[in-house]
Amino acid sequence: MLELYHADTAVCAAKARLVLAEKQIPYQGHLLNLSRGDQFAPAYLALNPNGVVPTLVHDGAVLIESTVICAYLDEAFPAHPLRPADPLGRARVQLWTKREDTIHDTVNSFTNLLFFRPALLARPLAERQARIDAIPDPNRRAKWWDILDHGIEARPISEALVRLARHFADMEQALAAGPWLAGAHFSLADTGLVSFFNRFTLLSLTGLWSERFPLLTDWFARCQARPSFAVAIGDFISPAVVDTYATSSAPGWPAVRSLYHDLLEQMKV
Ligand SMILES: N[C@@H](CCC(=O)N[C@@H](CS)C(=O)NCC(=O)O)C(=O)O
Repeated sequence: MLELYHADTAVCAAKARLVLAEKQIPYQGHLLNLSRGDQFAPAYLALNPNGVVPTLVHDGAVLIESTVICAYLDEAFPAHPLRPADPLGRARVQLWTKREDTIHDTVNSFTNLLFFRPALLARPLAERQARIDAIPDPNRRAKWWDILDHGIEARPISEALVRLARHFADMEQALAAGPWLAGAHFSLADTGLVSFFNRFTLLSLTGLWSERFPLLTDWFARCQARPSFAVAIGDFISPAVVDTYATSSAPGWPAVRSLYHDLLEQMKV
């Protein structure tokens, strides 16, 4: 039996759902409510000590970390493979998925800046304090305060943009050979990024790639057109959630755009 502990809009959980959908693997889902703090319940922490989603349980064996889960699914369920058979092809896919693990942090920084920050700033200081104090990891707490206090000028934001600019430029170059990131076939290299691009879209950030990287723009449209996108991502995000993200994030785009362009110029991308 295959069980996935996940959450509807959580990007890492959507990453695992996308692989399950592509490979047409049936599973039993357990939806957590992250705002309510389900991820910190002792029974869940016994499965995933990091208190995050996703967690996969396969015949009683527990797996954490979305990249590990996706590779495991591809290994354990050989039908509809998402990696080439040859060692070099697999290494190329792994190079992408390894880098993609660092992109999650940039998604998190922008979700904090453009989605959580506007709502939290409208709340009393004591409530803000309580919300951030509930985060167990001191480094994550510090990052939250930095973004809350300094907004677009917070260090994690410019760091995220530099990392994204480099990543997007490298994707654009890989896609010139394409048609997929790791070559001829849609693979874990692609699945690992689709939900991140969807979150950036919810956050009114499509200009990060659409204004500069045409092959990347086309790649994301092709990913969205695959049946797996609706099954694993679209169907979990209601129109009301899409509206909430848009209302909260759209006013932030001009400042992000301006900083991004400054950084691109400095980086000569
Ligand atoms: N490196 C982990 C990251 C997992 C992660 O951070 N998940 C987020 C959702 S995308 C989460 O569960 N957050 C809950 C929280 O921060 O309290 C993975 O790839 O599985």
